[in-house]
Amino acid sequence: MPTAAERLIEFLAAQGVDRAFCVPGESYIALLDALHAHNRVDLVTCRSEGGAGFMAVADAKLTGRPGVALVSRGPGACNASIAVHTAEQDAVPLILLVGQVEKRDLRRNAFQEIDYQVMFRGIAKWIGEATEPDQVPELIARAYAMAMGGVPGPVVLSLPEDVLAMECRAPLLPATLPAPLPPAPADVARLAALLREAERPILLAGHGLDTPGNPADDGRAALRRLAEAWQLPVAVSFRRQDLFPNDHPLYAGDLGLRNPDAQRAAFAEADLVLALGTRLTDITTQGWSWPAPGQRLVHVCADPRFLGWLFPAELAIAADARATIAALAATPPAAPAARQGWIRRLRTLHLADCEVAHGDHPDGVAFAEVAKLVESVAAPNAIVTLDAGTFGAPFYRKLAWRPPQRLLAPVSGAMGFGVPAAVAAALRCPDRPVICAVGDGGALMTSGEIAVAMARGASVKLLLSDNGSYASIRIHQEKAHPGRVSGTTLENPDFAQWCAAFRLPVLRVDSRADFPRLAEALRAPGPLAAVVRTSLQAVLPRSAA
Ligand SMILES: Cc1ncc(C[n+]2csc(CCOP(=O)(O)OP(=O)(O)O)c2C)c(N)n1
Repeated sequence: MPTAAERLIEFLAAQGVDRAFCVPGESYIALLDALHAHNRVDLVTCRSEGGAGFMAVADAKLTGRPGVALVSRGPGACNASIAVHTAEQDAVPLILLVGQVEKRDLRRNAFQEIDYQVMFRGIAKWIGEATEPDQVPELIARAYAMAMGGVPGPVVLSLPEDVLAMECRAPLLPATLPAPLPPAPADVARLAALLREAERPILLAGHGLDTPGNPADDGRAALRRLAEAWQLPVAVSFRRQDLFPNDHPLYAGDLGLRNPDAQRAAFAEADLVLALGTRLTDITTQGWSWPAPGQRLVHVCADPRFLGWLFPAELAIAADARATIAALAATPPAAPAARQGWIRRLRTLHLADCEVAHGDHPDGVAFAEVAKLVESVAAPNAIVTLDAGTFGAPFYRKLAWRPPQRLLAPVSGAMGFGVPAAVAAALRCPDRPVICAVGDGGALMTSGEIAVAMARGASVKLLLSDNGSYASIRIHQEKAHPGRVSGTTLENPDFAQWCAAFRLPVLRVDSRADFPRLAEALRAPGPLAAVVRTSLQAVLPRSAA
């Protein structure tokens, strides 16, 4: 008779889950044992639960299947919580399996016990706990369905260590994944009529079109078909630049932090916003200000709980974004001639914001120039992962992303994501170049995970921006309290030596004269750590520089 742990792993393997990330714990020793003999699930041993969780999130972004992380109770779960939050904000399916205290100790504040129902209530889509081994097949099937269904997100399954080791008599359940919900025909007809009439429409594309694991029903291809057929300018929601070719005449830019005023003013003139597969959260809506009152909105989201919050929609459709595009395909597209001028106007406004200033700075190079260099050398199938920090800003606004290139960046803004994401990407896609940009702040949070890449021969190219500062925060500080630097200065190790200790070939980039060598090193196969002496002055407000 298999143990509950073996049943659980069998279920995941049956769904095509072929990799899980862990930091081991005595609280789930039976799960580790179930994986010992398993030839279909690759267990990646990580150096922190935050790193393991971020790797699982990144893996899910690339596969479209749930990322799986295994962590120990209490401290392990606390470390992993950052990935649960990121999966929720990024709409990524994540299954966090937490070893729990023995069932007789539950709710007795035992050693390292946490009640995960309470802990994760605000950030996980669903939280379960098995108190009997026979519940495990049911609970893991439910965890899978909850992570994948509607707007994907994180689930947490608490597994008492003794329950995991017990025999499980209940059979495996097949996974239930409902077909993507199509819109009602009457709504499709109304949507087509609105699209036909609109002179100044904007298609706002979000997470619902990020469907990497399904080539036959690829959200990016569907989005492009829709935009081209109906001549709709496309804007993407926060940090989803890789949904649509940014060099396409219909690409109007992203909705991100601090969109330029002229672009915001133009977006506010749209006579129809088709928000497709997005939750319309604060940054995408420019602080809840767009779509503005009076602008026509069609909001399509797979989960009706996200419809009608702050933005009354003329047409609110609780449906899958791809299914909506497929339904529209039966209607002959049309566009008023006046729309072409609008498309050109949005395009011009976007391009006006893509320029990067070139120039020398006494304290190093402007990282925006490094980002532009990445754009010029990145292969058509490159994967770029970003940590959170001001070094990342040009990657979002100044570069042109072209699918199948991928940009793995945390919508949650979590520092520490970049390096683990790059390691996960290099493991998942060994034949694609993987480049990671990270600041000196984020680097020392989770970059220990480079050891995982090293151990497995996975190739990551690291761009480490060393500006001696938590610069994003320093910028805010200079604006709010000029000249009063508090808590934002960093005393760094010698990053070149640090990277060399991980056996990464190191290149120091101290000035613009080093750019040709950097370009060459980025183009060459194999791992790399480029330690960039980044100018802080280049990003500080003028008064502080
Ligand atoms: C886990 C986490 N802690 C804190 C923050 C707040 N925060 C956002 S950016 C930033 C500074 C990033 O510094 P660094 O990595 O050096 O990049 P830089 O901004 O200097 O380019 C901080 C502290 C965060 N987003 N995530």
